[in-house]
Amino acid sequence: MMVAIGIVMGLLALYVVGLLWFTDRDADLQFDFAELRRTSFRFGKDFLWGSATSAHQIEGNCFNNNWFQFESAMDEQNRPRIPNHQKAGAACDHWNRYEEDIQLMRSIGLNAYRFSVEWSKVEVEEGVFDDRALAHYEQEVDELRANGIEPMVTLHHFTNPIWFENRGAFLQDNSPAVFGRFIEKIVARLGHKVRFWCTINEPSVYAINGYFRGEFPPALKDPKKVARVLRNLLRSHTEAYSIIKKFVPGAQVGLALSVFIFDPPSRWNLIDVVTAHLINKNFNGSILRYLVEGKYEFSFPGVASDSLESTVRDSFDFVGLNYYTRFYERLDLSGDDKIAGVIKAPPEKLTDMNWEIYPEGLYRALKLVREYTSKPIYVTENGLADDSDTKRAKFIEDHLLVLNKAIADGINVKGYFYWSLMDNFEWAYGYSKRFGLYHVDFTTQERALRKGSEAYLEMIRKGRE
Ligand code: IFM
Repeated sequence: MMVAIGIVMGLLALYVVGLLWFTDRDADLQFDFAELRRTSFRFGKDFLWGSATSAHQIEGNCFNNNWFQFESAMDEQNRPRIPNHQKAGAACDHWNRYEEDIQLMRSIGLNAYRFSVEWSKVEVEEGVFDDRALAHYEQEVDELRANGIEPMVTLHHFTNPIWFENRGAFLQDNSPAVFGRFIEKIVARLGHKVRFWCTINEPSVYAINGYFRGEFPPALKDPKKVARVLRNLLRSHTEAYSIIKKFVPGAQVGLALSVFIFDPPSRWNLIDVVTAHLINKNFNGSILRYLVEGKYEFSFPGVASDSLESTVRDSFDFVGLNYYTRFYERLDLSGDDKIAGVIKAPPEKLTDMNWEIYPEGLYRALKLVREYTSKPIYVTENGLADDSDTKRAKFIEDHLLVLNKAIADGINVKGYFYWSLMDNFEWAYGYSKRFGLYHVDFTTQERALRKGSEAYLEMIRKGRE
């Protein structure tokens, strides 16, 4: 009897220690927003107030990349990949309207713009570069500068040229060298005009959605490939970092890291707690560790593991942080993904993506980055899909109040880019999700500033006082 009691007590103690060890101390963080409103603004004169976009989502005519193929294809059940078989197509026709769009940025007081260059338009076939595309991006950069807007260029934002996709894209170990050749061309052309560079956008989202969840091309479901792709994306980042710094030593180079907060649906369930911890570690912390120490470890016991050690450490000048929401994830051995999301927030706190509006998560994400580095952080994306425009104003205000609090608490944040300048093609969701500061009528291409976006203008105004 005593032995049995001893065993039970021991197991209980282990359980409690496990909970204490794996639980994120900040999971209960809650701010008093009335108090945050009273805190004076600390953004500073040089703060970058921007918006962000990506080429495939807004430019139009991206017909030479893997997304075009994906949008045109059917899935295994002969259903279109994108609802209503939508295709990015002409998108916002930004390629032809960039001058007008830059005026839209200027008219609302932005002093920065993050956008991506479309690899498939620049390197149309392997080793064949289109000088007109390079000239186009140079003109866009000139136009931004002429309007007092600091460009931040993303080199890879989810899309690959078809020729690169066909040979395995970032599954291939020579992908960093192939990507590097494109970077050399871009930097030779734009390097003297662009100070801020994001090498890769959201490596973990690209890897998981394309190689595990099947929502992005090539629509695979193989966790081992996720690990391999992530590894090669990180190697590609380092390659890009070295090339840019060689051409332009003063450039500021980072990657855009997507930090979703992962919490357990039940804080008393050790399996939930450990699952959330592992997801956080593999998809958030490990990428930061790689940037700082050059060491990457991907490990989901029994599912997939991979590691990478680079000779290059400290391969970044800033961290680009994309923050949107928190997910509650738990282990679910019955489902295909083995991990299942649980929605706990009430409808009034959900965006059109069904993502919880959770401004405290921005603080937690910033703190996570700060655990690894004190180098500057730029919030390279933050925003919401809200077609009714009933939640946008509060979302923007609350997130910027939290950002201000983080700065007041000593976190080195130098800029904020709202996602997105205008409604655009939201990948697997097509045109149904509207994130824009500007509403876009896709038949006339008319842009109209949303009422809710005025909160951004107001925060920028106060931030500059
Ligand atoms: O639209 C995307 C963007 O391309 C990458 N970050 C998240 C956004 C909203 O889902």
